Amino acid sequence: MSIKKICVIGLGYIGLPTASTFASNGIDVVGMDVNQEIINQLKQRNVHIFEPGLRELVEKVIDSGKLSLSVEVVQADAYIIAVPTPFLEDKRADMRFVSAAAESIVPHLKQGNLVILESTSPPRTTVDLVAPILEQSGLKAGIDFSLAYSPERVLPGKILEELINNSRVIGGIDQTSAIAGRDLYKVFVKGEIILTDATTAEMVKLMENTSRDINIAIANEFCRLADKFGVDIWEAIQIANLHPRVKILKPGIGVGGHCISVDPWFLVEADPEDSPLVLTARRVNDSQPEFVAQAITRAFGELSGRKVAILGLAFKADVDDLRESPAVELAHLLINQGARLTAYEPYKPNANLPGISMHNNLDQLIQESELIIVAVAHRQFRSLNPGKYSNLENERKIFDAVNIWNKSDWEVAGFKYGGLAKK
Ligand code: SAJ
Repeated sequence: MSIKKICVIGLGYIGLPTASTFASNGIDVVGMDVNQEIINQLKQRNVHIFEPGLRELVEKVIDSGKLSLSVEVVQADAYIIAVPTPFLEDKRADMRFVSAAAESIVPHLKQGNLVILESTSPPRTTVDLVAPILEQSGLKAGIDFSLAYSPERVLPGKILEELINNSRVIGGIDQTSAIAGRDLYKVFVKGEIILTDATTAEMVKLMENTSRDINIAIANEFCRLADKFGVDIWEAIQIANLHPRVKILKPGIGVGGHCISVDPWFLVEADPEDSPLVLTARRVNDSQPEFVAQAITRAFGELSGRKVAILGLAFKADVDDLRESPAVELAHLLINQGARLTAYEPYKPNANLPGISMHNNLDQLIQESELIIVAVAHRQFRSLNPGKYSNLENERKIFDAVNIWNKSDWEVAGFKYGGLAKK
């Protein structure tokens, strides 16, 4: 089957780069999003997501006419569902966007079409949720149309590059569906394309992110132990990692973003009895902002009434995404302790977060604050020169929660230094 036209449903962090990449490879793509504002903005070439190279790519494919935009699903040869799968209050996956996306395809579905689910989903979603919805069209999955699950595996900050070069797993509800999926993605994927069944592909995606979550959790747990025993965790990890089979990840202020802090819950939800380790890792990582908040007060005393600046609110370095961000959580914990906190986030300078006041001038904020906490390793913070602030009169303090600053440089500039599990 030759695919000339694709409809990508959901123009977020994954849908928009995917739609644009297909379009730049000669396919006619309709990017669909239910959010009229996103569509309006994109039509004016305003890209709502910061991702290196994305704005230029989107502009190019809109200008060339290969990417068009719509608030409604349109008839196409293939449909890609790339909508969010957040979790509910009780951490169960919220599948309403996936269901709604599948329902919106039903009136357009034709014999010979291909439908791909990309959204991270609990095991069996493609077979048990998406297929029955699509079959309301009267067509049979695997007989009249192809259906596959193909998770994105791209790293925010490197999405466009990884989309093309990473290996890609495609899980068909049958062999023909997997092959149809491969024929579609091979348009731009240079990495290996591995075919399997849909439920295996769903598990693979969840296993990847869960194993990273668990590995970060052990780094965070080591950090707490090191702090207790007066060990510099950064030095200890560096030495341990010289062992040829040890690769401890970085401790930090916790795990955020829309993937790693969410996906493991889909396994816990699917089978709580058999996932105690997954659950514990989630709890360790979720409580890391609290540990960091305590480490800050241990270093510098109670924060009530004091002027505190937090540098970085994004969920990780050099992205603009604040979803599930441990830095936001840390800010709230410090505010709850009575700190007069102001935040600076270079990638979202005017972020609108309840209770958090923003500053858009870093130098000024540093000069006005008694305690400066660096919570995210953004490039702008890594290259900060403490000498610039050496003429400040009152005693100033910094707390480096992500180990990006040199202790002695700040001390020479007259700052009292504190760092996460740092000697
Ligand atoms: N983090 C640490 N220590 C580390 C590494 C990360 O504390 O050593 C924190 C980060 O600061 C961040 C969180 O973990 O808060 C997650 O960051 P990340 O860079 O590990 O991952 P994401 O969420 O940006 O992207 C992940 C990737 N998955 C894996 O590496 C297994 C990516 O390939 C997936 O495509 C993406 O999730 C996704 O969309 O599922």
